[in-house]
Amino acid sequence: GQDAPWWRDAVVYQIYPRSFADSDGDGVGDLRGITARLDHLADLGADVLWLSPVYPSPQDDNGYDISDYQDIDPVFGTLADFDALLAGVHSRGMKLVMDLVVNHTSDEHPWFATSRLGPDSPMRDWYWWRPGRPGGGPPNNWGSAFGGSAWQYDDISGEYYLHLFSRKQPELNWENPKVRQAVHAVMRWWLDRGVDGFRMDVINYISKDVTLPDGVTFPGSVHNGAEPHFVSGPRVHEFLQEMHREVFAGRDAQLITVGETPGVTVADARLFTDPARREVDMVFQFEHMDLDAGADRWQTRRLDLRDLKRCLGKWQDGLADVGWNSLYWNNHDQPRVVSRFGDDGRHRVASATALGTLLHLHRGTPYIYQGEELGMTNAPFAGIEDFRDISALGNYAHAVEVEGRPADEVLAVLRARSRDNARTPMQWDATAHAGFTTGTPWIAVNPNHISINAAAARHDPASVYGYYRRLIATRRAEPALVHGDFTMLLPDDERVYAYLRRYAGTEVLVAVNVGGAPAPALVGPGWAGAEVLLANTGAPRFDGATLLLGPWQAVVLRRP
Ligand code: TEU
Repeated sequence: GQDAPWWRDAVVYQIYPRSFADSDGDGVGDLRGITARLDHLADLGADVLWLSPVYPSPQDDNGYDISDYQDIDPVFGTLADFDALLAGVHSRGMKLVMDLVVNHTSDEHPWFATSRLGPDSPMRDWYWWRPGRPGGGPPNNWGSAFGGSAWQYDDISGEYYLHLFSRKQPELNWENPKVRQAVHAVMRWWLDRGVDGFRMDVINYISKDVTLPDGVTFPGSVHNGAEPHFVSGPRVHEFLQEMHREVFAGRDAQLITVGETPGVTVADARLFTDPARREVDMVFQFEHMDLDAGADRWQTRRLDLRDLKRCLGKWQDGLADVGWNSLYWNNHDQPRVVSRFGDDGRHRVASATALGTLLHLHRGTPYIYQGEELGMTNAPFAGIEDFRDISALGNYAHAVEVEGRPADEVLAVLRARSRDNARTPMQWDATAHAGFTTGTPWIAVNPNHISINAAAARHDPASVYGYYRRLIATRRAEPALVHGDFTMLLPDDERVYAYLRRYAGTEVLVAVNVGGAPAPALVGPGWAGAEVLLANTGAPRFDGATLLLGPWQAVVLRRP
């Protein structure tokens, strides 16, 4: 515990600037809006703010398509606004992490504009250009995450370029050392400006199999089976170690580096996060986000709690001796957890706080996504015209028009799973547009802001916000919850999620009823008299060695 890196007991709060707070009435959130709301985050107990991208961008993928890495998009403000935000964050003892999107750029980045000039361009090999197949068609069968081929034909040279996301997000060619050096220079520039680290977008996609073989499609693939040819590819560890040497060496103790790594395995994650290897501090894995996926992308199923235990338990064990976990339910790409795994009706507050407890007290660094601390829910999207996300719109068009799927079935899945569920404006108060903007919001505010909002929650200890404050403070004050080992209990119980954390003679029991019916849990003798660190719906009740949990009840007990 003594020599542990600072970020082990930290809590990270993710801000999606477009949807957080709008200071100038244009309907899009901005940096000054964030600066004005920093006390909300400091009072919650957040240590680190992670900002989704605010760089100049055509906003094809809401800023994940960057056209200039060293400035701020006018829609979000200026570099001076950024410096003011950073000063406000630091003056409250918090840190700021930038989103670094360097697997791809915007097609409007000057690097790509130059690369596109033709095969003789000095920057041609900064991206992946290939001729079509003999007889016509794209170079291989790889698919874009947003629907259709991952290759875009370019008239200027008669060649195709690779884009695993939108056609406005061409893939950078990390094989080229000049690309890597340019990225390192950008990163050093932001660190010199005072930022405290990076969340690195799809950083395990940067090394491709350079022969670009066809994929063999499999259920759940979003890239038509191409994943094995670019997920955690042959040179990715070499590239990250080089980045560490070139960018972080000498100042890494103060920083936090997080790799977003879809499709990562436990074995890969150990390599990415083993401190001795000097790659990144922690990764985001996605296995628990796939547990409610159906047979293909357009089917869903109910979460089986035993699958969640197997999954999170495997990650706890896999990163127990080396490495570290990121703990999250939500981000800007996921539906709201209270609607997804909880009960956003009658048991909204209890289920939101139960799920928060279940997640945060695992071994790892917890992440809170804006609005999660209020128990914000999925949005009531009526038709496709209510969605804004390029992924929702692109995949809808592909599923309905190309694959011929019924529109209402596709819409039903989008309502449950669309990224736009996370992107409706932050609910600050009960006024028009939830206090997010005085103008017209870029995406509709959830009508339930009348009752679910920060103003109502802040002074109510029984709110989700009040509970999250206690949860964060409790975790920080108890070394066993940060540094302790982890033991899963009751692996076959379909209703109760329970585990132990142990450290230096202290033992903490976390037990959560993941459902709306009472549930008994045989936790073993000796807990009935234990100290209650947290309880979301009232004091724990025991029958001997059995804990009698009420609907969505979460309890945290400590002994001795
Ligand atoms: O997301 C990567 C990721 O998880 C996608 O592969 C996922 O399949 C997609 O979001 C589903 O629609 C990161 C960012 O978090 C996301 O917002 C960006 O759109 C994407 O990279 C491209 O930059």
